Amino acid sequence: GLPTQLIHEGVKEYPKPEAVKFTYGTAGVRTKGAILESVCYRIALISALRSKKLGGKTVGLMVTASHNPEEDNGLKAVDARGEMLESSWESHCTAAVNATNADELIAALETLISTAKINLSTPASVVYGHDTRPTCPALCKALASGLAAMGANIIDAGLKTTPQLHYLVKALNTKGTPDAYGEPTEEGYYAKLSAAYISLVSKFPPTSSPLIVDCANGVGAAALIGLKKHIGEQYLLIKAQRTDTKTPGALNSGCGADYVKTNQRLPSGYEKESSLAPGERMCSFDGDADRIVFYYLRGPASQPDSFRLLDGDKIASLAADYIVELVKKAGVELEVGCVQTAYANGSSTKYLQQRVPVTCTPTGVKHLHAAAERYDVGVYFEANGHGTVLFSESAQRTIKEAEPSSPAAEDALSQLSALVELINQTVGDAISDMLLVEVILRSRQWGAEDWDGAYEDLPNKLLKVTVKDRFAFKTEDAERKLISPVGLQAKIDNEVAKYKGARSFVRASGTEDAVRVYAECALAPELDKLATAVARLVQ
Ligand code: NG1
Ligand code: ZN
Repeated sequence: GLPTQLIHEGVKEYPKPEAVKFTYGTAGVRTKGAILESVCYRIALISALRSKKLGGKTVGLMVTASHNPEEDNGLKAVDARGEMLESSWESHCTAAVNATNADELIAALETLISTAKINLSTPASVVYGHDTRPTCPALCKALASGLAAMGANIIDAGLKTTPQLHYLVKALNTKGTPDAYGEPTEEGYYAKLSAAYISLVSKFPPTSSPLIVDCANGVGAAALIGLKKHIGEQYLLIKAQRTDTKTPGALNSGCGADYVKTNQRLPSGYEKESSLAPGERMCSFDGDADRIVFYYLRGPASQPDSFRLLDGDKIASLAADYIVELVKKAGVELEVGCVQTAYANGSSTKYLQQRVPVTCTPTGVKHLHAAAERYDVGVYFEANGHGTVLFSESAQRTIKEAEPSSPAAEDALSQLSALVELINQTVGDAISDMLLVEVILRSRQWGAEDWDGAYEDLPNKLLKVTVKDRFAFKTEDAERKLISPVGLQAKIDNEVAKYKGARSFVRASGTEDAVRVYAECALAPELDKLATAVARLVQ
């Protein structure tokens, strides 16, 4: 049975704050770091059960709040193949973290054990990691205590990016098998990526200008140092910025992928510190380095319209084009498809639809990931820069076994093989995506401006509206239409119809207590009016 005695003690040591209701959603549980210890203890119990359910395979736990402010924190569970926790378990997590006492918690766990038919005598193994937030050590302690109570094998991976933790889970579970993903260590992660990267770029002339990387003052800074040990400067010239993980409050503050994407401007202070030449490639990670956006200046930094964003949609377009071309050159039959959400810029959707099948899913990596798995090669990116490219097992086999009909086909096949290694197959990964973009630009001998030329983004705006009850906002059609509050969608449609080439939608955030309003239209001067009008309808 369950270690009820220990669970009673654990609940006493990590009491649930009163009057707080936690939700395990798209990003796990996310809130102020100071009130998360009880959540960590309890989710640790569940993750041990998850491992047992999966026959003792190692599952993962990541302590991070990504792009959110430094005082926030969160906990996300990773399944045995390195993907997000199976969604039917999310409600069990929510029940467990909201139990008001040990007996209620034990009852919630018993329900899970009988529903999922878990054999408690199966061993459990859990690996966990954390980002740079000050609340992480206390949360990891609570987490380890939950794992110990369950008698799980505990692997403390320490400071990691979110995608590194996903990598570790997959690598641990495939070690010694024909599908071995890589050495299950951080060094193994760098070794895998760098070998693939070097094989892809070594035949192209090096770029002389560095890539300026904003690390959001987060864990990505450490990862870049690790990566640089494996990739020489002749292959990758990087200038790391915003690498201060020590100063309180610095994380994600005025920098990082979310700041740059939302405000559509340079990290604050960039204009002053760096002598930014027009055309220079820049990118920003988010706080746990699972997102990346690129940008450059078209003219002098002093001119506000010089800033040009190359977001997740632009990365998807660049990657999809490149892969379609390689597949054609290689002479293999593989369906390349693209997955977006409603936040994808309308221009990107139009561009992509002319080249590949495109699906739209609700927000949240688990939806995009699942839809991408339906293609042989599934490119998925959220506009905010979270994304990756999935190669199905059969696609990987096709690439490995194909008989090239020409030297050009052989070259394309070997590039595709290297891409499978370079691109994180578990989750969006800023480091891996950064290298992917560098590979493509290098192979095309393109600068940022050439890449940007694919299509012109429609002017767009994302607003956050605080409402009394965000759960009253229910959607259908991949979040593009409201079904509740009744009548609101008709009013939004009515407003949108007044503007040229316009689109707008409203949905409840899954990670913040707010409703998001997205608006885009053909004419920049009309954008504010449209966005504000829709936001007013919501309030
Ligand atoms: P919510 O808060 O549900 O909009 C945000 C992002 C998602 C995704 C999650 C997980 C936007 C508009 N939304 O979700 O794309 O990244 O966080 O972190 O960027
Ligand atoms: Zn993130």
